[in-house]
Amino acid sequence: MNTNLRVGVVGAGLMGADHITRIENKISGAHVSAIIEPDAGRAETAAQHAPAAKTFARLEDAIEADAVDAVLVAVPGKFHEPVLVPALEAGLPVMCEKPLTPDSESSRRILDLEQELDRPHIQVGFMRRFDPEYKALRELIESRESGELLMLRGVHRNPSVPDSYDRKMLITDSVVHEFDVIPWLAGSPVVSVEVRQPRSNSLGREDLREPILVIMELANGVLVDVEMNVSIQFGYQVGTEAVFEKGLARIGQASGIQQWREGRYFLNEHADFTTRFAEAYDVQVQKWVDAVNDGRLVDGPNAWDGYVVAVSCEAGVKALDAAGVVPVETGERPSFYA
Ligand code: ISE
Repeated sequence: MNTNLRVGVVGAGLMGADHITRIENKISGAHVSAIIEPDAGRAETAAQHAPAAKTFARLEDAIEADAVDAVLVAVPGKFHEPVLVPALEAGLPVMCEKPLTPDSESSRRILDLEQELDRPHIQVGFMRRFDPEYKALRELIESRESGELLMLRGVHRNPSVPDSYDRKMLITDSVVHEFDVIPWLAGSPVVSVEVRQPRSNSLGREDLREPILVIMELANGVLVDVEMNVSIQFGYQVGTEAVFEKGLARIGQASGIQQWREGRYFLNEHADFTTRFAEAYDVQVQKWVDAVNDGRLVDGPNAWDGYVVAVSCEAGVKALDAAGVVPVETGERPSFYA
């Protein structure tokens, strides 16, 4: 078993830099051997946290130099396919930040290429599956202790978003997580999606016209609503309430130190996803490294799951600006991804 996996991190932006320090400081059995980043200044800054890492402008160059055993992809989704292709062609295991690719057609191409290998090589970074609270909720749903699950009510609130964030990204960059985690929680796929438009936040960007209310129906009849909000200002909040036949369950509530001060009682809320999901990211990357080191290669959502989410997002984007319910049709999971 390999105990010092050489990981090449592609992209040294917010998530890439976060993963570089994670692998260097928290993960056992791996180190960052290469940083693949065309922006030399950014690569330089990231390399300060990974002393053994060489820097490259392209993944192909790192592969050519035999500098990596595995690849962690953390560039924006539209650049995933050009990185996944050489990685798969070189037979390298990959941890790919969400989304797999931005649309179902390119995701399909990745599935076709991956199926030329002996087994799945790509794990997709849907980190919520590794969050302890999501895991506990899934176990509760599976146990039926509170009876059957009837509904899931979700909130996904960001304080703000960067200028590069456009309206479609409400679905492809944000609700993309719910499209993965909801079927995983409920044990049933999404069959349709509808988007309703409440009054817009006049303090947010006009072109985003948000918040939005996303309604999903699952094959088992469970209905799901998600408030997607990217200008809530006060902090970052991702919460879910599950409604069962005999009770309720809630995850994602503010926790930690309780304070009473100046006539107020309060808990601190997260400022962004890097702290809210810090533990989930750590567990996700450790499990991936362990799986690569012992030859399983994937321990979490795979490329098929990524493809299903790409199909769901396409339906979600369609529903954004069209009235009514849009079906989600993915076809059968190939036995390769069983
Ligand atoms: C961001 O890209 C993420 O992946 C976060 O988890 C999500 O909450 C946020 O809305 C996205 O912009």
